[in-house]
Amino acid sequence: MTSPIVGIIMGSDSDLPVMQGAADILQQFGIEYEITLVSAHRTPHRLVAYAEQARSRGLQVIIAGAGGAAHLPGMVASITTLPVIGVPVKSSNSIDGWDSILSILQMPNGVPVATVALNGAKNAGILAAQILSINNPALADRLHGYKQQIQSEVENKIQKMKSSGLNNQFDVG
Ligand code: RP5
Repeated sequence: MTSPIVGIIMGSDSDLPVMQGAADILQQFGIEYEITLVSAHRTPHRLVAYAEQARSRGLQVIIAGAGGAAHLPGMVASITTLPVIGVPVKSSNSIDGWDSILSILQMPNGVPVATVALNGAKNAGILAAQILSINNPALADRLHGYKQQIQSEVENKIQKMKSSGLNNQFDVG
């Protein structure tokens, strides 16, 4: 097993069903990752240690998910110089997800967190892969294949709609 280059962290095991989406897509792209709990509020010393050691441990991107008063991604980004992708989680303590979104999205100048959609862990994994593909042509090829795959899926749906008799007058040509 090679060392992980993506770190997936989250504030609670209750975030895992959402954050598993990042792990699954990284696995699909053949990217080594690690996954663990780091709570900004309940394990602040673990947070500092994780963020301080991330680069020297070989990580290149961190994906951090949390819900409610979601300080984890921003606090990690305040310590490490690695890119941090934040996943707002619609957790049980969240007010409809907006608190999670705004806590992660509205970072002050100087400390960016690349924020994906509410529960958007899959996109966080894809974005991590895209960052890593800058220096990895084989991974860039796999990402290109993925884009072709999702395009074909839509084209197949268009064909199905046409064959069910819906009036589609548009074709790319
Ligand atoms: C946050 O509080 C976690 O990231 C989670 O989204 C939320 C609820 O945590 P639990 O009460 O389920 O442990 O810190």
